[in-house]
Amino acid sequence: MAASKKVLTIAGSDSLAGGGLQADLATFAEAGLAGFSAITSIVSIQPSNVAVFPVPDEVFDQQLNSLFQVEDFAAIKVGMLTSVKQLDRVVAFLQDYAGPIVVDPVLALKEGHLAENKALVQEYLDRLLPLATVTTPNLNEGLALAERASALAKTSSDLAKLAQEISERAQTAVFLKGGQGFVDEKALDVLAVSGQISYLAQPALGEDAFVNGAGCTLAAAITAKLALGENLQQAVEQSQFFVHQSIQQGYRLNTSRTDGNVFQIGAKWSK
Ligand code: PXL
Repeated sequence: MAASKKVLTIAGSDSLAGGGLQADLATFAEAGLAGFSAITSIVSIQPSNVAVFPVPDEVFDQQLNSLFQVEDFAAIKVGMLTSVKQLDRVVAFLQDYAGPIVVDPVLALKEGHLAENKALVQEYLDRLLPLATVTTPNLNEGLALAERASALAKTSSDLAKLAQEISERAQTAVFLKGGQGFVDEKALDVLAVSGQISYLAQPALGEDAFVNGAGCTLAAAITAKLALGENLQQAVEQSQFFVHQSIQQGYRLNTSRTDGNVFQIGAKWSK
């Protein structure tokens, strides 16, 4: 068998394993890739709050330094960053990297508010996103990146406008996760690349779908597909399908919860 391609995620750890690097590494493994990781933060999700513990700067630096020993990453994903300092280190690490870079701007956790760090948002826009092949904000993150305070009218054209605005501002392709509840589509994502918009309608999900980790899995899947040589359009289409399959085969954490985690292993990438 040919040597596996190598991919890297720079991300937080989620002890409940829905999102974060746990989802990324599972997705990479499912795609047949060798996954590496640099941990930015340790996240602990409790019933009433989400605590984010950034790793000390020295610990983060040492991980990035150790990764310079690895040659030829086929793609790199960037997930949760907790400070401008971490973002600066990541920008320096990526400076001479020529392969695909996927940035999931984790600014609006269901529970947390990294988007309130305005300096961090500016650094994403000015320094990190211009290095990315594509960025994958959800709707709230999209509003933060567009520096818009007000909620979006949920029509497909408003979603497209928002994606386009971020794409121009940050000089990168944008895959904006619209989610459910659109006036003219049940569930919708859009891809904005150099002024071109593609609409990607999502299959609708039930209310009690197991979606924890869907966002991280989507960005990791795009990273994997770009590593394997797909173009961006194919990578996002296959990844959207893959995430839906991973939700279908998701699992509950315990019997008193109605939500649960996506499960990537064995999920299909296309029909
Ligand atoms: O899904 C966003 C996310 C990203 N990274 C980490 C997380 C989460 C959500 O909980 O824990 C580490």
